[in-house]
Formats: sequence, structure tokens, C-alpha cells
Amino acid sequence: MPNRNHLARRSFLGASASLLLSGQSVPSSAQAVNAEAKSSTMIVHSRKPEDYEMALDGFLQPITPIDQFYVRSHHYTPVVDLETFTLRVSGEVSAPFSISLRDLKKLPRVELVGVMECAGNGRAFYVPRVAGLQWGYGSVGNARWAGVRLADVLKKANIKGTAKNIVFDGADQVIGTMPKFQRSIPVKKALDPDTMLAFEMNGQPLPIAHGAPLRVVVPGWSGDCWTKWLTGIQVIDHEFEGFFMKTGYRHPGKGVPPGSTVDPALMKPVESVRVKSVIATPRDNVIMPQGPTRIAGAAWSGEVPLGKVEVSTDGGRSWAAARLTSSNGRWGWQTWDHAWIATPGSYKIMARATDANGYTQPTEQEWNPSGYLWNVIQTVRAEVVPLTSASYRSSCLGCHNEDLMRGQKLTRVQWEREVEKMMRWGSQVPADQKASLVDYLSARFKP
Ligand SMILES: Nc1nc2c(c(=O)[nH]1)N[C@H]1C(S)=C(S)[C@@H](COP(=O)(O)O)O[C@H]1N2
Ligand SMILES: [Mo]
Repeated sequence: MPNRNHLARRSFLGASASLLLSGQSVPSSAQAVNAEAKSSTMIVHSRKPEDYEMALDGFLQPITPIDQFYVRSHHYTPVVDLETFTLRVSGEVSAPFSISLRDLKKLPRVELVGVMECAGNGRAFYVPRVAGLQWGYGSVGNARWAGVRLADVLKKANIKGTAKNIVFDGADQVIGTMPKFQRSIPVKKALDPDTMLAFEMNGQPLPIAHGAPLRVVVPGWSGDCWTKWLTGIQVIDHEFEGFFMKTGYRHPGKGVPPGSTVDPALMKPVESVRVKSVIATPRDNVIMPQGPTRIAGAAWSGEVPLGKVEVSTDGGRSWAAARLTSSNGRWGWQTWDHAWIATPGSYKIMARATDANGYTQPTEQEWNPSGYLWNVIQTVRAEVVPLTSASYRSSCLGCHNEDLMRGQKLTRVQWEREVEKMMRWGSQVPADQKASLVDYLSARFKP
């Protein structure tokens, strides 16, 4: 994996001034938004614009806390004045209108749990490398969104029969002469009762980094369709020609020879995400003691619902059904786990998800020019070492209580130094068992 740059705890203090909402008297509901901060566990890809990735631990949680939810912004975060904010609905409608947030909230309220995944999630794994943010696993999150149906807003404007696509406009502070971030979705998806304009996330007013005061929620479709800082909805009777539809966010629909270029006109806009599972625990390259072990993570799908999740501990030769441990509904991700009795040896642990149509995650990459929709089955290598290592018993426990080891949480290098010191001080560790003793100590008593 490329440079993993973690957030320093203080890093957001410096940025907080630009996160403040302007205006003297904002409604009280807006004030919580100001107290916005991200967890120090997040992986920083860029501070300006803000691009933060969730750490693997996040896949153990049925709902992603806001402070761990990934951020992907093409431009700088705008300053939004809630007092003067209006949403404009125009184009192929017979009753165009502008509406304040307060009036928008008078429409029927809807709520759902939905996973949002960046189309570029997993881009870092493509070989050869693809330009763009080098996301690992964590440009995805699962939140409870609340707002109003986009269909209700469109109904209010009375969209015409000629309507084909809905273009969303955000208030981004555009960088230089870059194109505005504008995406469109087809009318059919826009009218789906689950497609919404959200003003709440996990029961709080939508945070600024996530699009306050209003964003689009397009369940099952990749994050690029989920426009943040929404200020305009334009109904059009043709295909939208903006850069991020015509050139960006297009996929050949199948794998192409790695490293090749494809004419955007021959590709299609990215819409649904693909079925995928991520292993949060154990971690890749772990050395761990034998015994009961929990293999766990999260899995999700897009337009086609999630079917099942299976786990293999033998590199994909045999598979066992994992247990789904959350009930996040049709559009959310599901946490899963699998109990495994690990015996000493080397293992390749895998998790694979299958959607309700029977499509299973691939074992090999299907390369595409922008590195979208990575969903290759993940492999985690684990080294399981004996719990009652004979040399641990005779060499360490011969003189010390286990408390002494338990009290020291050391790295492998540090344990190696300790073992060498003990050997100098008379411990009879057979030379050929030194390495496995160090493995054992560093697996059981790690930082
Ligand atoms: N206005 C606006 N909306 C946007 C973006 C943006 O840059 N500007 N980024 C999109 C992309 S590519 C993704 S993956 C999601 C990320 O949403 P998040 O930052 O809330 O995680 O927002 C989408 N909506
Ligand atoms: Mo994205």
C-alpha cells in the first residue's frame, strides 16, 4: 500500500475556521455542524481539498461514525450560509422554484441506512498503477441518512415528459480553472422512492465535509452521484455533457488489457457499485497464537442486493458461510463474522461476497483506465503459532510469572532483543527455536 498518512489529532483545529458557517444567527440545528472533527485513525490523502480514508477497523461497525466516515472532495469545501440557502429546481419542468431549507423540510421525511462507496475505492491495488487518489479499502462508509424524497421535489416542479436526466449542482469552491463537479442521474433513478436529498447523517445535521446543508443520496450507486452542498437541480432532455459525466467516471463495462487507453465515448458512466467484502480482522501479515479466532468485516452490494458472504482459510479451496451480524436493510452494508479455530501454520484468509443474482467477486483484477469499482477478493496472510510453545514454557515460564510478559507490550524487534538478553543471562533457548519464540512472544504480547 502507498504512503499511509494518518491524521494528527490537532490537525483539524487549524482547519476549523474555514469550517465555520458564515452568518450571525444560524438556526440552532446548524450549530452542531461546527463541532466537526475527524478521527486520528483516518488516512490522509489530501488536506486541501479534503480527502480522507477510513481505517480497516471501520469495517467492524454496523454504522460508520461521522468522525471515521471517508471524505472525498474534488474542490475546496464551501462556506455555506444557512440563512440565505436556497435550492433551485429548473429545466424541463413546468413549475420551476427555489426553496429554503426550512420549507424543504416540510416535505415528508424519509430515512434509510445506505452505503456510499467512491468509484475509485481500491484504486491503489490496480497493476499497472492508475492516476488518481490512491484509495485502499476505506473510501466507503455506511450511514443513516434522513431527508426528503427527490421524487417529491421533482413532483412539486412538475417535470415534463421530455425529462431524461437530472443534473446536480454543488456550491464547491472550484479550484483554478478545473471544471465544476457536476454529475447527472437518469430520471428513472431520480424518481426511485429511495433516492433522496439528505439533511441529516447518523441523526445529526449533515456535517460540512459531507455536504451541509443538503446532499443527494443515491442508494446503491457510487459516491460521485451523491452531490454535496447541493444548490441546484436541473432537469434536462438530453445526456449531460459536463466533464465529470462525459470524460470522468466512465467504465468500459468489462476488463480491458492492463495499461490500455479507452475512448470515453466507448465507456459508460459509473452507476451501481459492485458486490464486495472487506476483512477488518485479522490484519494482513499477522502472527497470531493458535486458538479461537474471529474473522470479521463488512460486505455490501449495489443495485443488486447482497446475497451471501463466505470465508476461506485455505486460499480459496474451501469456503464456509459467514454469519451476517447487522440488519441494515436493503441499501446498507452488513457486518459479518466467522469463528475459526486456528491451528499452527501459514494461512491465506479470504472473504468473498455474492450478490442476489449469483455474481461473485472476481479472483483477478479486471483492469480499467481510471481504476474504478475494484472488488477483487481480498487475501489476508496469517501465521498461526503454537499457544503452548515448548520453549516459552521452559525458557520463560521456568523463571518468570506470565504477568511479566503480559505487562510488556513490545514489538517483534523489542522481543527479539529481550530474548537475546535472556539468552546472554543464561536462558537455555535452543538456537533453532529462538525465532519461533520471538514470533510467539510478539504475537501474544504485542503493542
Ligand atoms: N459537490 C460535490 N459533491 C460531491 C463531490 C464533490 O467533490 N463535490 N465528491 C463526490 C464523490 S467522488 C464522492 S465519493 C462523494 C464523497 O462523499 P463524502 O465526502 O461525504 O464521503 O461525494 C460526491 N459528491
Ligand atoms: Mo468518489
